[in-house]
Amino acid sequence: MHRQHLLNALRFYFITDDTAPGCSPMDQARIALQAGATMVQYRNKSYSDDFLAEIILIREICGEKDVPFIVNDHIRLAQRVSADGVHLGQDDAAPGIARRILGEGAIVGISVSNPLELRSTDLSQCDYMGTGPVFPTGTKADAKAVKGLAGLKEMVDLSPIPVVAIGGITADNADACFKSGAAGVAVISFISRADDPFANAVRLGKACGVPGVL
Ligand code: TZP
Ligand code: MG
Repeated sequence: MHRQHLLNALRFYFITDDTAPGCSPMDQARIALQAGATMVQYRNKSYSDDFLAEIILIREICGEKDVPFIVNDHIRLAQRVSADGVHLGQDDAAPGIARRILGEGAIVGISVSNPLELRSTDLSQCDYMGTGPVFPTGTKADAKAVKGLAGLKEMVDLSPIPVVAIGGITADNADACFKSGAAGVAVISFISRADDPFANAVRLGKACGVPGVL
C-alpha cells in the first residue's frame, strides 16, 4: 500500500467491541463507516467460528466502501476472510509470519506500548504501530501504563513507521493526538459504548478531518 494511502486509512481507525452492551459489532462498524471511518479492525478476544458470519459481513461492508479491513490477532482468520491485513500484539505471532502468509500488499500493524518495547520489536515487516493507552481506558483490562500526550509524542519521535494513538480517545482529545504527531486515532468505546454511537462517530469524524457523513 502506498504511504499516502496508508496515512489516509489510519486517520479514523475504528475497532469493534464484542462485549458492548447495546450495539453489535456489525452495527458499530456500519455506524463508524457511515460517519467516515477510514479503517476498521475486527477485535474479538473470544473469537470462535460462531462469529464467522459476523466477521464476513463486516468485511463486506468495508469492501463496499473501499475501507481497509483488519483482523486483530489471528493471521489465518485474516487470510480466510480476505482481510486487508492483521494487527498483532507483542504476544502474537511475529510480523514476518503475517507478511509471509498475507503477502506484500497486506497491512501489518503492531502494538508497541513504550520505548523499551520499541527497542525489542522488529518493525521491518510492519506498516504502522498502535501505541497506548494514551488516556485512561476501561476497554483493555491488561493495558500498560497511561502514557499521555508526551508519551505519545516520544513514541512518534522514535518510530520509523506511522503511529496510531489508542486508549481513551474521544472527539475532544483526538486533535491533541494529531498535534502530537499521530497519523491516526484508534477508537473503541467512544463509539461502541456511547449513548448515541452515531453522534459520537460523526463528532470523531469531524475531529479527524475526514469527509463527512455518507
Ligand atoms: N490497546 C491499548 S488501549 C486499548 C487497546 C486495545 C483499548 C482502547 O479502547 P477505548 O475504549 O477506545 O479506550
Ligand atoms: Mg493481540
